[in-house]
Amino acid sequence: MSEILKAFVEENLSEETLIIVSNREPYIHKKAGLEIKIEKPASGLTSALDNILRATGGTWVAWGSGSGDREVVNGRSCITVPPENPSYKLKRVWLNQNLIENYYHGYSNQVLWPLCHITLDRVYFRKRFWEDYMKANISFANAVLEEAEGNSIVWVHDYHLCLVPLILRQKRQDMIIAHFWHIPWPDWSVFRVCPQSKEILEGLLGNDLIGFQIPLFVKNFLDCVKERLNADIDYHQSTVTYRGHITRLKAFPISVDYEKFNSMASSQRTEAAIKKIRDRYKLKGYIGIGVDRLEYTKALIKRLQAINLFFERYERFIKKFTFIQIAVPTRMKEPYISYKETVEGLISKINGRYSAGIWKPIIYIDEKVEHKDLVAYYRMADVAIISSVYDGMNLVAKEYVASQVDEKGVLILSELAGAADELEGAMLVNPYDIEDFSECIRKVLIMPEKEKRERMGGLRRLVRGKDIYKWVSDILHEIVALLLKKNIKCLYLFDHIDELKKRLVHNKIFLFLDYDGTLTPIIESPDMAFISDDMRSVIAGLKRHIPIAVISGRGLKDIRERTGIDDMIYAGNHGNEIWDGEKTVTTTHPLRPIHRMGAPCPELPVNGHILQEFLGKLKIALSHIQGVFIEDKGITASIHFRKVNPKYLGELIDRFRIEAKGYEKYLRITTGKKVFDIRPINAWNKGDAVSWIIKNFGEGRTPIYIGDDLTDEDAFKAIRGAGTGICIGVCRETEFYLTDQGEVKKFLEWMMEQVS
Ligand code: GDG
Repeated sequence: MSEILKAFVEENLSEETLIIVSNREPYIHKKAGLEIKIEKPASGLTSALDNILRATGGTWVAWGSGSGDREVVNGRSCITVPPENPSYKLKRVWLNQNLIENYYHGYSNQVLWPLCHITLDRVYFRKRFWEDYMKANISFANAVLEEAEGNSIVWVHDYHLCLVPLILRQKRQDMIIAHFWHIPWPDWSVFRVCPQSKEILEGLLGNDLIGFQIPLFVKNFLDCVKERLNADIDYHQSTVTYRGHITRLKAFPISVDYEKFNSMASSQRTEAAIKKIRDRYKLKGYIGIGVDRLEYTKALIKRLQAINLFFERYERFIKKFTFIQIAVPTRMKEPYISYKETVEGLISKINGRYSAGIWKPIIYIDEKVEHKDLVAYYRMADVAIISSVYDGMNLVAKEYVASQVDEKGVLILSELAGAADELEGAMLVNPYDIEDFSECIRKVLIMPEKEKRERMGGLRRLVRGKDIYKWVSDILHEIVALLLKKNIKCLYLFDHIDELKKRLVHNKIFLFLDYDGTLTPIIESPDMAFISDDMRSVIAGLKRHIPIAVISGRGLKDIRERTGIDDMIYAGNHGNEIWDGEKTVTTTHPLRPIHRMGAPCPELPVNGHILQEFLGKLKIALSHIQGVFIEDKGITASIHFRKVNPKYLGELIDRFRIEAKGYEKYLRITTGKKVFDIRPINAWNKGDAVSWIIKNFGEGRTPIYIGDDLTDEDAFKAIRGAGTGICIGVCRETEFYLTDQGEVKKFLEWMMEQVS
């Protein structure tokens, strides 16, 4: 698991219990003679979620589908997993054969699946499907309620469990419930076919958050809600308010464990496996690969038709291009049995038509291939073909890219797969246009090496930067934001501006402004963060009417120069250096105790020597990580890592932690937005500075403090009850929030109108 994600989870979700709910379970116990064996599904998603739960503890609720599942659980149907290091609970939901038929094979796979994939003639609806779908969803929801605690966050997966959120919401108003929808969401002209369109939408609107793969599915969902329910929709914010409850919708494109595929594909084991495959099938010339569940939405038939046409048109590729199709049987009932027969019939026909000697155009493997073996096929293939007629994302596309360590392969990708939204560099095809499709195969095979490398290089950067951990992390960030909103009731300032107006009338104000993230956006290089001329002139204008202080973690000189307004109060170095607007600063040489303009002067148990010693060690430990910027501000220091490639963040945090061991007694280390701030343990913080400034320059005035970072929380706490805190983004410590720096400017302009 990525270290940065682990750190985030530890920091933000340590007091919450996470409950994941999915149809499939992460560990299956199967009887094998007298023994019980444990199987783990190979999917990247399951292992990413498994990793999260290993780190946080918590519960995974899923259908107990294994033949040995019942024998290993306790009285509450729970077992702790993983077996080698039990860290979280797996709670199993028992479904009888009828329920499985009707809820799973019926409503889930014969109504919702084909409907959402716009294959309407495959939608087969029976009333008993729906009745048992409801029953199964109630069983899942009850299992969640049995395990839920006061602070549980529930994360539901996919189309099997649409009703779970509403059932939970009706019982527990306070619970945070999120859902990820793995498959497409169709537009209203399609979704209206669903006999339970209202119930499905209402069920899902029990969620606080619904994640979709791409923005198009978010839009389709909103349109369906608009057409079917009497709900308030905010297209700009992507929220639906229905019966008083707000649900937020957002796209989170799912991904794969890039590092895992990349390193499996680079291994000697894989190189040996490639050689074996080549020898076994006597492969020569170009190789193509297709990896799919034997699933009609993956459109294997269209792909085979395109390959057939390709050989028909370009005979010179006979014996020079071999296509390997790995097709794992899935849901082995109708219509899948017939689909398998059709696919196999077509393959025989093509092989019959073009085979020459021992060579045949299509090699067909109809069994599961483990990921550690699959990467050999991915790495050796000159082209991977994905032809879905509709697909939520398509992970095979990203797995192929992550495994292309030699960067010589090309990805042909259906433009109707969610992955096409992101994977710039793939050759996009419309799978319905067989002629273009077959032409695309030719183009790829004759493509210059340079172009292939450029395309694949770009694709690999994309997938590396947005891997499965980034996906989990993005969703958890959104959940944490919801949690904050729920817990703290931080209000959007412009919705409650009259409230503040009343306070302005009765009170004399003292305005405090943080700099980075409040007056300027957080950008990659902290040294390039300057306030705009507009912002500067608003502050300068306002300063003629009310006292203002800018408070920052930056050094005093730096913050004064950047703000560029003279006769104003500044506190730099987290409040340890103060400029009163006329006179020079308070402090000081780091070797001496900090002295602040006549303020009581607490003796520090630590001097600059310790900080310098620590920074010296960090410089060595982090020297090889590109993009780290160590800002030594004398009394305090900041380690900025905004520019560090996400791939190296884990290593950076590990190394930082190792070096920090032993210094905790002397130095206070806080994490801000891609920065570690380091201060002597009893040095002043922004809160001390605010209190001192008010006492010395604004006795009787009411503070308003605007800030965005963790270090501003000290200031928010210091003025609590006496003034007003405004955070950029929702936070625990303030009464009000604004969304960005543009809104800060708007607010300052509003203040100007009030005070002038
Ligand atoms: C749904 C959405 C969305 C395939 N053959 C073998 C094998 N696989 C693995 C692949 C890949 C997974 O199955 C297939 O993932 P997809 O994304 O292509 O498709 P769905 O199963 O339909 O998944 C889809 C996904 O949810 C995630 O949100 O992307 O759009 O339909 O990981 O590697 N794995 C093994 N042997 C095989 O032979 N081990």
